[in-house]
Amino acid sequence: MREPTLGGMAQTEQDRPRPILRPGNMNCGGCGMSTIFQLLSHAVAEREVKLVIPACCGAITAAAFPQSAFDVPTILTTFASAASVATGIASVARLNNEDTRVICMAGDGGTYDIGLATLSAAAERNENILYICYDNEIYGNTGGQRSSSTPAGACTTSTPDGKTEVKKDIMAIMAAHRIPYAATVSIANADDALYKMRKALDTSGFRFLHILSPCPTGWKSEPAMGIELVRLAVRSGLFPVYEVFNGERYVISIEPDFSDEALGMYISLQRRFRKSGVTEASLRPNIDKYWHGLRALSGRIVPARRR
Ligand SMILES: Cc1ncc(C[n+]2csc(CCOP(=O)(O)OP(=O)(O)O)c2C)c(N)n1
Ligand code: SF4
Repeated sequence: MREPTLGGMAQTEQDRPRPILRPGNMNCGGCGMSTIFQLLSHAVAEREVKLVIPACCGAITAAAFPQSAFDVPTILTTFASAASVATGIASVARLNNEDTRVICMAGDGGTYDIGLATLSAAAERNENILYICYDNEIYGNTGGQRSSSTPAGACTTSTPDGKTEVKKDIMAIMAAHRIPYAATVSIANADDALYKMRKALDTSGFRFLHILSPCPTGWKSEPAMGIELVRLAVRSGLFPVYEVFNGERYVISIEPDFSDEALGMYISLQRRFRKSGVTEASLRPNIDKYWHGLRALSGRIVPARRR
């Protein structure tokens, strides 16, 4: 199998993997999901994969039939059924002795809300699928409504004054299913992202990757600032980056410096937080509380190494 070189990323034209999502697709400029597909293409390299995509921006990006921007076999499903459809495809692949990985690529609406029942069922049965949630913290495809992943204070088209409820902890839910592998992924840390994508691709059973996915359209941010926003979210501790093995072994991947300056920049670079008056000080207690729990779960009282 040919693997990319140099820090995990292909460096030359010749080494560059075939893109899973081709250029000329329908995504907005600066869409985090496009970056995730780029990273995933490097991680997948020459492995055979099949994609399952529920209703979300990822379904629209393919463009209208008979065209498709996807370079791998792809099936679009209803919102609620992605994990079930992936289960069926993985089962047929196993019966046919196919060496293929079945990947669900779903937004937070399809993951945290409408597809949660089938996601939970597939995880509980430990189906042999990789489920990736690109989390842009809204229902992007239908105009930017709130989901249960939207953070408190973010203005959306259905919470114009800012959402009052806090973001659902999807990683805790997935860990509670005791699946073999779950991890959060930062697209601002390519080495770490590629390591986790490959790990998830080559682990058997149910795997879950949660990836913060900047959405300039919904976050009201500059398209070129997406990676920087994720970097700030990671640095400030707002987006913890870690792995969970079998629901019981927690490994912190990146140690933040908990910078208030980074947190302040993260907020101020997105207009979705302007109206509700979210500040570093208002976010910090919840971040501290989360990290307190995470450190207890990881058994790590000293900082993890930085990546
Ligand atoms: C049962 C059902 N309800 C509503 C819709 C309309 N719909 C299509 S995509 C979408 C939003 C998807 O949000 P998310 O999963 O977060 O992905 P994103 O659009 O942000 O990429 C909605 C509400 C639908 N297709 N099916
Ligand atoms: S609305 Fe957001 S998630 Fe959807 S394609 Fe545009 S940038 Fe990407």
